[in-house]
Amino acid sequence: MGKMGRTETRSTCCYCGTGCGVLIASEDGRITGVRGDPQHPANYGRLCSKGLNLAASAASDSGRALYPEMRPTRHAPRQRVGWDAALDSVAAGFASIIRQHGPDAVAFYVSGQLLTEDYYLFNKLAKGVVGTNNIDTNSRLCMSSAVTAYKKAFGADGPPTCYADLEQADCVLFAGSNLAYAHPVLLRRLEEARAARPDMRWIVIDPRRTDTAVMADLHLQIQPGTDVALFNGMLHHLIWEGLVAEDYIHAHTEGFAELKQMVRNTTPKMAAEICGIREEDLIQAAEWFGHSPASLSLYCMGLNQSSHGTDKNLALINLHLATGQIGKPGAGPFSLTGQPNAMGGREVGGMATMLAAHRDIDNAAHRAEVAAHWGVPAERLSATPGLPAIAMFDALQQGRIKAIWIACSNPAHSLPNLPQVRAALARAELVVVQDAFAHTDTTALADILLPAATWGEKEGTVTNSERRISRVRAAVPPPGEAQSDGWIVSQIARRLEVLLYPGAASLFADTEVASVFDEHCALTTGRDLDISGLSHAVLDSAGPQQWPLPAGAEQGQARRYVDGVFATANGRARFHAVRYQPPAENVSAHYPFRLLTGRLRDQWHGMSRTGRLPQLFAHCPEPALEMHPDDAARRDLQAGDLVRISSKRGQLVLPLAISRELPGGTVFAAMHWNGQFLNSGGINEASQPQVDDQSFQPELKHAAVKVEKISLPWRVTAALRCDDLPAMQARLAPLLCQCSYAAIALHGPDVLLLRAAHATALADWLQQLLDVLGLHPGPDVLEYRDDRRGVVKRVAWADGRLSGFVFASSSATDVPAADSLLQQLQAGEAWQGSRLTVFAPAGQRAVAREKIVCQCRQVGETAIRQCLERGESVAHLKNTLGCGSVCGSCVPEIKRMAASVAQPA
Ligand SMILES: Nc1nc2c(c(=O)[nH]1)N[C@H]1C(S)=C(S)[C@@H](COP(=O)(O)OP(=O)(O)OC[C@H]3O[C@@H](n4cnc5c(=O)[nH]c(N)nc54)[C@H](O)[C@@H]3O)O[C@H]1N2
Ligand SMILES: Nc1nc2c(c(=O)[nH]1)N[C@H]1C(S)=C(S)[C@@H](COP(=O)(O)OP(=O)(O)OC[C@H]3O[C@@H](n4cnc5c(=O)[nH]c(N)nc54)[C@H](O)[C@@H]3O)O[C@H]1N2
Ligand code: SF4
Ligand SMILES: [Mo]
Repeated sequence: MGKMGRTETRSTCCYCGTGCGVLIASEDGRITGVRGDPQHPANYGRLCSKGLNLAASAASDSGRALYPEMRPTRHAPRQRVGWDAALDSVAAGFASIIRQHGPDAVAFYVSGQLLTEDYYLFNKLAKGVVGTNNIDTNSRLCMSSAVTAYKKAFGADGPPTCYADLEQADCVLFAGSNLAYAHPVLLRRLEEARAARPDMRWIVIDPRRTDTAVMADLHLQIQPGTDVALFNGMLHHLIWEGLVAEDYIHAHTEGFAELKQMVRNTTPKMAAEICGIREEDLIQAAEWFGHSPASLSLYCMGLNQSSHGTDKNLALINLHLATGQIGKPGAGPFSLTGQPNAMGGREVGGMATMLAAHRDIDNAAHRAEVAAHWGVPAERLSATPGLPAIAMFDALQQGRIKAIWIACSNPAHSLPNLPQVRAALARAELVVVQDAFAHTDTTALADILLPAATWGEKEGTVTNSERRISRVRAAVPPPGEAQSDGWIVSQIARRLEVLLYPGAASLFADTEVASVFDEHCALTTGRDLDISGLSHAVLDSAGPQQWPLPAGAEQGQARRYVDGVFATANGRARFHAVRYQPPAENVSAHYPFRLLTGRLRDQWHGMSRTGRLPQLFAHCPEPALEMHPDDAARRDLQAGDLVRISSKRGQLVLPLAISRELPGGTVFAAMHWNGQFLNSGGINEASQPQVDDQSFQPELKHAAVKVEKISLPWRVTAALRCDDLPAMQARLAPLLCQCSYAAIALHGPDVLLLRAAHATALADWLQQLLDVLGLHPGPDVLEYRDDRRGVVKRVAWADGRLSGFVFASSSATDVPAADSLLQQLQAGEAWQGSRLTVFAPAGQRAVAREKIVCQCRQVGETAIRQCLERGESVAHLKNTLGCGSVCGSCVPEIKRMAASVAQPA
């Protein structure tokens, strides 16, 4: 695996479900560059800021999990062991629990970031060898409402649409999707389409005025969770204005009469009231949607992550079916997948509620088909549904599940209600974690750590949002002793087989990646997602392909249901009369705010990869809780104040940011920050585990919380220039939890920043911090100290330049003074004049820290604003400042700035 010499390898980006093709340049076993693949039909050469930085994130092995590790005894720290010892221990541990307590006492928690082949093997191990359906994935937190709704409405999972529809739509409805941040390359395609066809209408439904919303012709800034009311109100208007497609409804659907009866009472006026928007806007949206020759909706977590996520999806699908906006170019309900292989996971049935190739667990014939394909007795496949993610961790906490094997996900950060998740992992008898990076909130709780190869180092396939299967290829060998996920699963599976079924033939005899893919393809024969015509060889010669692609077909199908025949038993799509229900948790006098959560443009989930690069912090350098200015004023809160956010489940502390993007009564926090960067596990300390009762997806977006100012007068600002930022971050992370607030951020080009706050001075902690930073007294170090008041200021120079400092004190003026030093540290210029001036109060040198808008060209907000104020156009800025000229991820924001310059608030 991996190539030597200088070469370019065709592969796929490992981040979002857009599934962009990349070309990886490598030299002598190291990745040296990444560019967009001009031939890949998802991106035609474009990449966003995250994709463009893939090579940088892979540049060093620092922070990678390099060797297997195990605890010698239950509570002892893990130690490095050989692969055989680790694999034997996992197998022995699982076998012993299975023998004692049955197969449902163990569980697998996997990920939409695994490759299809790895996913297939995990599923085969759980269902075919162990005989449990307790295999669920982080896709439960992500796509399960979309899956459930597709199955209910169309009879089968999978979007009916394709990316070419982006170019052909006349009306695009973005529902709970911040495409500008989460699927930037798709937004680029849409922007180009709208430039070519300016009549195209964009409607954005989002409680926040996101960069995507700003670009829309109409932004419906609804109250969180009210989408069903909105869609029903729109449908009411369409029906009573005669904008529905009677012929289509008659020929291809069922259940319309009941739906019509139900929405009779949801007038646009009532719906608009529930949603907190103007009735005219709701009607305008319905008119555009109904009158357009082709209406496309793009939806994501704003719909799915809800206790009524399935209903939200179904209510939107109702609109498409009622207007016949499906199965034709530019039209259809397009659920965007978040992770690079959420689709692949659905195809192989790697979830607790389904079997391979869209088969069902409760269908005996389906179980028999899969068992026959694997060569195991039909009884081996359990008829008991497995536990979906939230219930799985509940069972772990209650001791019903005793061992869990987590691969390619970081549940101790990404699941809701983290206090309980940590308790569950602490209670488990055996926690196995398979990750590419050594330091995550979940690896911290592992009994056994299995080091995985990752992007650029392994072979397989992924399926993107438009059902297109692309090859992922290895460009370099994995570092240390890391092994591919498929190898690890197969090794453990073979050992488990020997322990559980001695003498039986192995189901894991041929685990070559291409053979595993063939096995998966064969299992899809005759199913709606039939890909019996595919193989690695076909993908290698013909390039990425969409499913279905049965044997004999030349090409995959771009659109599904073009003939109006659906995958239900009678071929008709089904309407569902779904009623609006509010979020599970009410806001109250005690918990008055609705907590929204979501993504930042340049970070990926738990930041194990993006959190290594200072350039990816520049757009949003530090964590924050956003609040509307009126709410803040009412509570006497100011930007930068530290606030405690609490729900019924848990609490965390964050600095406050003021934002006009939010409606009053809501607050927003990004999901990314976690225990490696913060003194808490992040926003999921407080979030909501209540699930949708059809899809079992938790309501990650709508907890009820309270926000209180807290007084933490002792403040620490520490910064250090260092070559190996991930290593320094990993060494500092364990210190964070001792403070009431603490956060680590990276600043370009090579500076690590730590901020902390506490009620009183923490002398021992401060000493540990100085030790880890290596800021020891010496000729190039100056110190000012007043131990009685907890004041310590230590500053270090190297080669005549500032190299690091710690400012700890309870004086309000020391934080700005430290910020000004931080800027000098970043600038890296030779120190002028007396070193003693570092202890002087912040002078004119202190300037507010600059936000970098364009990550590729490192262009800051001030420069852009100045040019815009001089009257330069956004297009012109690309030439003068260079911003927006590479990946384009910042263009929405620059356009928003241009609008605000043109119309001062
Ligand atoms: N930069 C970046 N991109 C990513 C990822 C990442 O981590 N970073 N992760 C990937 C993954 S796995 C996923 S799932 C996708 C997620 O992609 P998106 O779903 O587009 O992203 P989010 O920010 O989670 O949520 C989208 C929007 O839903 C809104 N919202 C909240 N509540 C409601 C509601 O009740 N109704 C409506 N209509 N909207 C609501 C939020 O305000 C937010 O702007 O992104 C993928 N792409
Ligand atoms: N509050 C809130 N919480 C959320 C969300 C939200 O919007 N709000 N969104 C939810 C959604 S949609 C999602 S998808 C989840 C995502 O949540 P997670 O699944 O926890 O996300 P990641 O941090 O991407 O975790 C992937 C892990 O796999 C590791 N890894 C990378 N490559 C490989 C590899 O090749 N092999 C192996 N074995 N490991 C590898 C990474 O280091 C990382 O630790 O978060 C969910 N949680
Ligand atoms: S849009 Fe960005 S993150 Fe998503 S696949 Fe493309 S390059 Fe990767
Ligand atoms: Mo996701």
